[in-house]
Amino acid sequence: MRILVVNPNSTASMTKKIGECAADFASAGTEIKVVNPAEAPVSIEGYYDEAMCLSGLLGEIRKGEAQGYDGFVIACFDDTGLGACREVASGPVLGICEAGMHAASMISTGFSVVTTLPRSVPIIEDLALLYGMDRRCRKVRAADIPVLALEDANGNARELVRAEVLRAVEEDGSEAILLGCAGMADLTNWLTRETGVPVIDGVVAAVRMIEALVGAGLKTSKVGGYASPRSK
Ligand code: 5HY
Repeated sequence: MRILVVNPNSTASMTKKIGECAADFASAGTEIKVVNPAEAPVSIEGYYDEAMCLSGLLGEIRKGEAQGYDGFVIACFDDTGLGACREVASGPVLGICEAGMHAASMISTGFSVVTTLPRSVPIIEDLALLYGMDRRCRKVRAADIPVLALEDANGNARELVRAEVLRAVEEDGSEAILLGCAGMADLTNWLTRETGVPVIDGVVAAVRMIEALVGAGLKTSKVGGYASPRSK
């Protein structure tokens, strides 16, 4: 099968990182292609950036649909544009937040999310409510780092994420941690070792769930809310 992963921001180093993490876990026989729009915010931090990335994201999904991709992943923890992408695509479309929350809810009685900036916290809290995960998501935390700090190998972003993850385990009683930014994907194994609890990267969760959905012969339902856009 062929899965298209779209990083809706335009930071190529993050796209590369996402691709490496996705490829590490994809099954044999699954082709993963990871792209980002040329025209998009360099990072998505809040509602305005979400809105500004939509046309580029939808353009990539449309291209992937025309090229016959079996499933799609939106590699941004805001799950930005998810409903619109489902209208455009035939195959299943998952955002990394929704996929990650479901994965976390299946291996723990409660989990915390650790994201980047405080401004992303209410966005993710609303997604937990939307996905019916408000009882299982104990807290959404922010390490208080800009998204692009995760691309600076000489910075201390990973240490700040680690500290917030440890606080989540200690203070929230969370039994699993969900990383609230696609740019954290490469920290997963290290943080799992450091914390002693399962740390989940939504990119990997989404890729494996798309494999399951496509493998089960499932496509996005087109009889209602995700029907193709009406021509006008
Ligand atoms: C993401 N922003 O996954 C989101 C999450 C965040 O550019 N990629 C981004 O940190 O707000």
